Amino acid sequence: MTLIALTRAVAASMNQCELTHLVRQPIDVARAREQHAAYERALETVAHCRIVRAGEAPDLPDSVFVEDAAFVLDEVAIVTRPGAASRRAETPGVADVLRQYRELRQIDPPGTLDGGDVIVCGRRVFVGRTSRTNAEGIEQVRRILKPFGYSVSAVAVRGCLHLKSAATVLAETQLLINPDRISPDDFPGIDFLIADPREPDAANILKAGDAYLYSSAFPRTREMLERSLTLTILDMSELAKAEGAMTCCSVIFRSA
Ligand code: CIR
Repeated sequence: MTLIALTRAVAASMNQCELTHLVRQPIDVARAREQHAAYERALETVAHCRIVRAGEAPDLPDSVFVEDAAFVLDEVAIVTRPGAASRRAETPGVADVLRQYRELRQIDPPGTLDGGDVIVCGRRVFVGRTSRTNAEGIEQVRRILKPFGYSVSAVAVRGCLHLKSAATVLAETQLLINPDRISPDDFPGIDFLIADPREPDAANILKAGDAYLYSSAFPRTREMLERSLTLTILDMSELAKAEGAMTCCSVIFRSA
């Protein structure tokens, strides 16, 4: 079994990215590229992933954030229909890669879905209802995944862009969460570690195989996590100015 990490280069146009909760600050694209290269290196050397890059898309400012364009289960890959119209042209390039590994399904209009709203815990899939993901998108995910034995639950998300700005997977039945942004009751049977309340964006961690990639921006939550986990710490500060977090820059999946 090989673990694949699908990534995509930082676009030259990244300064035109979508922003919802952040004030625009100039992004140093060269520095963002260095940070992205370090991220890919960590996925290769620490998480033992094989990096597979989607074709570069210089005119699609948010294309580095591949997580939103698709999500992949062992049985099938779902190509999304991103909620931001400016991001819809990102999906064909990602689909081109994924069709080499999985049967593809897609979200059709009027459904919208960003992969950043999808959390998979074993056979349970939680999908955030956000400004990017609508009820029709969630219903389509439910219909697509039912034959494969997955249950799909819609969960409310407050005050942030995506579900994964509020909760991410630590283990099959454990999430790192910011409880100000989601209701723990929406995740029955799941245990939680709580991000430090002084670090509202700290609930985003990337589990890849046995490795955990985590941002240097959240020292308090990091200290709490390091009591039980070994973390690989990365500086993602330029990517964060585009409202991107650690999970956003890859789609990780198993391949034979
Ligand atoms: C956007 O607003 O769509 C991008 N600037 C950031 C996307 C971050 N993706 C993610 O959290 N999954």
